[in-house]
Amino acid sequence: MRSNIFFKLVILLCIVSCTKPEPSITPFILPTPSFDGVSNEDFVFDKNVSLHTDFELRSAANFANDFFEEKLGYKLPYDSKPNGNLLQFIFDESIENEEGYELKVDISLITIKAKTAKGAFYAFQSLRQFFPATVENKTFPHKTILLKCALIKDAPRFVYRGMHLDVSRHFFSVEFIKKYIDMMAMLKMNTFHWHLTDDQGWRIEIKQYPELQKVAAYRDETLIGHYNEEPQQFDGKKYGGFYTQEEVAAIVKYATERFVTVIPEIEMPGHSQAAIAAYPNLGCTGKPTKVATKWGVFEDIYCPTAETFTFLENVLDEVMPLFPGKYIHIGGDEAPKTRWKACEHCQALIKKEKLKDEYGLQSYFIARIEKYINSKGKQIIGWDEILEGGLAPNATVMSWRGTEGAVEAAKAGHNVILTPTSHAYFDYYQSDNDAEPLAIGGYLPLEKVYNFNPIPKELNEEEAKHVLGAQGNLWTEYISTSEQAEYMVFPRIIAMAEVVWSNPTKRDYQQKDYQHFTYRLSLFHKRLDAQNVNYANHL
Ligand code: TNX
Repeated sequence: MRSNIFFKLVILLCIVSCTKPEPSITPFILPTPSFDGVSNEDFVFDKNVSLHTDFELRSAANFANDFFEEKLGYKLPYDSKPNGNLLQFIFDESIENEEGYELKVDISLITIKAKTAKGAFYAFQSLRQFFPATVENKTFPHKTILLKCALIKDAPRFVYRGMHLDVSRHFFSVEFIKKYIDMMAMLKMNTFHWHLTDDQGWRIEIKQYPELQKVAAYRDETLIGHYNEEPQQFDGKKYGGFYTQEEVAAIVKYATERFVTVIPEIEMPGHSQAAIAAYPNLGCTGKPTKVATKWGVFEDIYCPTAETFTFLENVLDEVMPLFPGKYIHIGGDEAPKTRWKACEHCQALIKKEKLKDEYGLQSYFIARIEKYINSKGKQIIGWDEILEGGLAPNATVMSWRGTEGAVEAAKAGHNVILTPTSHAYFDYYQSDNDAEPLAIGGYLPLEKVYNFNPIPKELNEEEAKHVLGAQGNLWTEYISTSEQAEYMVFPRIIAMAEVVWSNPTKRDYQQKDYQHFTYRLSLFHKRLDAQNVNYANHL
């Protein structure tokens, strides 16, 4: 009898010690919150915690619960045990910022307060970083997890926090796009700029124009040589692909569930050789051309004819309903005027519309498209070249060639987004190590991204209000796989997330400097590992 009790005791002890939770981790949240303080106590998180949400925040609560189910293997029961531990999402209109939140972890109660589901979603993204990294790939051995008690008050610095991806130069799978969006959402970025068309490939299905799928979506070669050079090697294999409208809709839905707005970019009037290869009449010469098999800037651009405008309007009619966000990016960059100079129709149009020159004509082109897009209740964004020859009345300018474009546009009362090559081009080399994979050139180390200030010093306080935010760009001329895309994006995206989310005064004061960022990044590596992200390790 005695030995029986002893035996049971041993088993009990073993069970207790085997399931004993690991100590809670001190969360160093990335991007840095506006205020955070932790205490030494813990909240015991297990499947007995009950979940409550106010109606307004239910999508964020459901997202959290799906996360628990996926990563921990259980869902929390809604409003089950009033006296047990509780995770509650409380709608609170007194939170100032639309995307802001408060997160309080107490011994038996976690409270998330926000005035939008988006704010509550960001609170959950912070809470997620209270969990051990291994939860992310479901290898954490314990079902019970200790979370540090803490208080966080947080709100973003900018309303526009973006990442761009060029899927024309190289094509990326739907699965990868979803992963990209997941990573953005984890870092509280809220806008995905999807560069869907360019000289080397047209990547969105347009049902009225089947040749876009047949011709414009594929180029003759997989391998392409250096900028503006013919390929060194030919493999003679067609390269390309496109997203069906169904796939686009699925991606947009996926992004929306993560509070990420998707902005499609349909390039015009330049970077349009793929479309012209499919429909030669869209160009000024009418001569057949090919989807580009080298990188660079090409002279065949859309000709401003009635036929072209009809084409673009029809394309936009199919594109706009797929994207619920208010912006359509119309490109506008790098459009050589060679063909327009030599085209009778263009010269006649310049005269008829009393335009100054071909730049005036570009401005006319963009303004005409803007009017169409505005008539459908949407706004345009264009690269800073849309300033040349006069800015379309309601356009938002994305400044890439420096910050001058942003300064000029903001002073003229236009909204701007900063993506200068100097601080936001993640296709540039990130270290001077010889082992870096071939990149387009340029040099943009992590520290430089981290120290970026999106508000140009030439702007006064009033003008600076036009700065919506900033964005990291990933052009993919030299990036042909998703692994390499991740390598170029990580960890620079994390520095950019800090730039656009975190309050710089607090960041400088509390974290002191870049060194503290790299410390927090070193802890974050585990989270990236667990999510199978191929990051560059600079530490
Ligand atoms: C310039 S940025 C471009 C892209 C290239 C990129 C390479 C911009 C609006 N145009 O077409 O891919 O440089 O860094």
